[in-house]
Amino acid sequence: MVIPTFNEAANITELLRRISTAVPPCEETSVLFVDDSTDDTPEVIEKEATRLPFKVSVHHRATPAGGLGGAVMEGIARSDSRWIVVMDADLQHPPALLPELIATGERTGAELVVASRYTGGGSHGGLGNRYRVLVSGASTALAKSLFPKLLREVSDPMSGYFAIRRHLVDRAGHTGALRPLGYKILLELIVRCRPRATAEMAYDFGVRHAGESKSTIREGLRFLRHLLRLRTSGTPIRALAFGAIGLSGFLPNLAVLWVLTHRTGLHYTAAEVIANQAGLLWNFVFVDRVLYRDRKRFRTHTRMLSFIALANADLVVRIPLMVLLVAGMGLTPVPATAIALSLVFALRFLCVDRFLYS
Ligand SMILES: Nc1nc2c(ncn2[C@@H]2O[C@H](COP(=O)(O)OP(=O)(O)OP(=O)(O)O)[C@@H](O)[C@H]2O)c(=O)[nH]1
Ligand SMILES: [Mg+2]
Repeated sequence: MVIPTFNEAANITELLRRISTAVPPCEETSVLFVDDSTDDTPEVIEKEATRLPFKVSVHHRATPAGGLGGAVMEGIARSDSRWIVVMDADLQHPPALLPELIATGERTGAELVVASRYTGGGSHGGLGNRYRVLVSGASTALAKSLFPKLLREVSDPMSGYFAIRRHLVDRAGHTGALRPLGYKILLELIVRCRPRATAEMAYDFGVRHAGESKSTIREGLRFLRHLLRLRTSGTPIRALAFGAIGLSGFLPNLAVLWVLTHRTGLHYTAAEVIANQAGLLWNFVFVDRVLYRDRKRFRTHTRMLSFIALANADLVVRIPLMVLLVAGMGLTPVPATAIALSLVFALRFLCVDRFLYS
């Protein structure tokens, strides 16, 4: 079991008591707490550990890299058992379900078993107020609509309670390849590891036993970023998004062109050179801040200047390429332009995608 903890001292004793009632005492069972607490949670765990018939250890992290998601990943990387169960420490996830989670996986051959609030018999009462219910429902629907195939069999992709086979995690290459942002570790695991078979078990998401919730609006925003990152992790989708951002750059380009030609009387060719830069800056902001937000490799001004240089080089390369296609290969101007545009776009995308961002 991998249990992330952040100031959960008041829950540990009861949690471990319920785990020990649920699981048969055996050598194969072990509980690893990955702790980022500023209270005495690790001390409480160590004290309780001596009383239990299975191994309980705590890994306290001096620097809480990656928050909850980072903690779970570190726990998974440190464990070597065939099944890994991830659960919260606040008893919203009933430990009584533990044996059945793994038994279900063994029985069905599933690589992942998700404890679900949203499948027949499950409930999400512990979410508390209407607002949390709405946010949880909306984020589940959003995730499912972005990954309809992968999440077809998963009714609760936001669940923090699941059992996963070790070999499935290994399929992602190494655990360092898994970089969940914020709370939604399961989503990261499903998208990156692609389980061949998944099972679900209904459960009642209870109320927090003690202590305070750490989920915040900031976590919600991180979740949206995480979704975006997962969705754009395939090159074709990134190319599509890159193209869409490029198209949206027409707006500032045309707006600036209009202002310069109508208000300053600048010649339209000079105005377009300037307006083009406005479009490029617009593109840069979206590419840099949204699409490649987590893939930055160079400093801001290096990225910006390289991006703009690449985009301007685009024009310089495209015209001779068109001439070559028309005069050299006998194409008419329209297909020649289409080919030149596509080639130069692909080249620019690859330069940005492979060199400017990692
Ligand atoms: N190691 C680690 N654990 C964390 C961190 N943030 C939260 N946790 C743990 O992750 C689990 C889930 O956090 P909760 O605050 O219960 O989040 P939640 O269940 O979405 O919110 P509530 O429904 O209000 O309880 C708990 O066991 C927390 O102690 C963190 O930054 N590091
Ligand atoms: Mg909780």
